[in-house]
Formats: sequence, structure tokens, C-alpha cells
Amino acid sequence: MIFGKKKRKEKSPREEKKQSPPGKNKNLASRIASLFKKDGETEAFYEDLEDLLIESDMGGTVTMEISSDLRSRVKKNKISDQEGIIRELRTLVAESVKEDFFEPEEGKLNLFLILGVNGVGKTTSIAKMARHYKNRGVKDIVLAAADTFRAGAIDQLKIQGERTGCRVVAQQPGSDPGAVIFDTISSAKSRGEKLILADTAGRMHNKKNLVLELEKIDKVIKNNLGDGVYKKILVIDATTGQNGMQQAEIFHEAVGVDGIVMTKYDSTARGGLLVSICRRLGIPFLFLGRGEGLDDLTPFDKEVYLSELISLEGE
Ligand SMILES: Nc1nc2c(ncn2[C@@H]2O[C@H](COP(=O)(O)OP(=O)(O)O)[C@@H](O)[C@H]2O)c(=O)[nH]1
Ligand SMILES: [Mg+2]
Repeated sequence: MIFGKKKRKEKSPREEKKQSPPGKNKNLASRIASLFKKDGETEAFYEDLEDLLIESDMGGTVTMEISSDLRSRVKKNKISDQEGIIRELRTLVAESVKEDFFEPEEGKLNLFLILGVNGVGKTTSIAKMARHYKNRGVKDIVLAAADTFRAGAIDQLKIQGERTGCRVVAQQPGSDPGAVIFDTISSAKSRGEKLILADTAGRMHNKKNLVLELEKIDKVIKNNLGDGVYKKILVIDATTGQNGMQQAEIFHEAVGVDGIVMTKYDSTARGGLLVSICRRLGIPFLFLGRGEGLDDLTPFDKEVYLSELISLEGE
């Protein structure tokens, strides 16, 4: 890993908010072009570019790595024009970003455990994913209400079950989430259902308890799923900036995250958090949430994402 000369401090969410660009346009290309017009390929240009990347939520460390890599590539490839620099930056960002898609395996019981802190959009994303997989022909989907902490969370999942035509397995509020998962796996096996989408609680105020609870759930799944397919999917809210990065680190360390759904992508003008998470943790992105409706979830498409973040001439 190459580090720049200076170390950047991660900005607090308050500082980040102050600098938030207006509107929801995430495209950095025209802003990079004006910086280049002003300064040419100088130290001042790279410093302003770093500020721009940080404002887009790429985080201090990743920004400095990318800026440093960009300098050396520009030198090595003797790039001197604006479009060339933008193209090289996009290539560097592209190398950091990973996409994936978890197609439920046929003939097996698939369990996708949906993780994330309160309010990021887990329950909403479960409904959207249920809709998405149903549209792709996965018929028997069951939702597990393993966020047992709040009665509201169970009711919310039941409503989503009705809206999407999926069976919901739930117990009383306060019951053991592991027991809900156990029930769901056994009933899904006996009914021959193919996909379990399991909701979880995400109380971050007590990291130790969160980790213990997730470890318990993880054990129940591993002991009972047999030869089924098990994926841990983390939901991150795009508007939370580098807090989202910290959440990804905590969950990844606790249980090992297989893929990420980024929600509220429609509500931010900053598209860089995804680069930061992919580059630092190497976790692929699966879906982007672009609204509150059931159909506002799109499979993550790296090329579309890149052209929204750093468009090239003619795009
Ligand atoms: N604009 C927007 N809002 C979203 C998106 N995903 C979820 N939300 C909203 O975020 C709020 C919290 O969602 P919820 O699913 O209850 O979060 P949970 O606590 O993680 O289960 C709700 O008001 C959702 O409608 C999204 O992609 N875009
Ligand atoms: Mg919820």
C-alpha cells in the first residue's frame, strides 16, 4: 500500500455535513476539470483533489492512497491533459470497487442474514430483496423476524411479508433471536422453501452485546443449515459518511461480512463511502437502495456507479 506524504485526519460527521455539496449529483468529473483548469497538474491540484475526494466520503486514508497512486501513474504514463487524469483516476477507483451478486443456489436452502445498525434500512431492504428475488423466479421466500428487541420491528416485518407475499416466522418481542432463526430453518426445510431472509437487531450502543448476539445467531445457523448456503449481508446507510466505514469494520471483524447493501443512495450527493469500504475491507457490494419503494433497489453495477461518480467524456 502506498501512502501519501501527508496523513489526512478523518473528518467528524459534523465537519463533513458542513462541506456537503448541494443537490444529489455525485459526479466529480466537472469539479476535477475545473481544478485542473485552475492549477494544471501541480501540487495545488492534488491537494484540492484530495479535499474533493474527502468531501465525497472516501475517507482520509483511502483518499491519500488514491492521490499518491494517481501521482505516480500520471508520471509513469506521462499524462498531461485533463481527460487523461480523470480517466486514470477512474481506473484507480475502479480497481478498488468490487461488485457481486448472490443468486440463491437452486436445490438448496439459502439463508441471507441481514445485519446493520438501527435505522440503516435493514427491514426495508429485506422487503426489496424479497421482491427482487421473487421477480427472478425464487418462489418460496421466508422472512425471519430475528430483530426481537422491539415489538415494532416484528410488526414491520410482518407487514413487509404481506406486501411481498412471503411467509414470516416470528416469536414474541424479547425472545431469543437464535430461537427464531432455528424455527425458521426447521420449518423452511420441512416446507421445502428456498430462501430465508433474516432480519436482526442492530443496537450499537453496546458493541460487546451486539457481537455476542451475532455470534450466537451465527452458531445456530452453522449448526442447523446443513449443506445450505449461508451469506452475511451488511446494510450501510450511504448518508452516514465515515460512520458507515466504522460500522463495516465492526461487523466484519465480528462475523465476517460477505456482501453489502448500501441504502439511501438517493439521499446523498456523496458517493465515495463505497470506495472507502471496498478498498479497505475488500467486501463486494450487492445492491444500492435508491428510494423507499419496494422496487427502489438495484443490483450494484460497477460501471453505472463509476459513471455516476466520475463520468468520462461522452457519458
Ligand atoms: N430514501 C431512502 N430511504 C430508505 C432507503 N432504505 C430505507 N429507507 C428508509 O429508512 C428508514 C429506516 O428503514 P428500516 O428498514 O426501518 O431500518 P432498520 O432499522 O435497519 O430496519 C425508513 O424510513 C425507510 O423507508 C433507501 O434506499 N432510500
Ligand atoms: Mg428493522
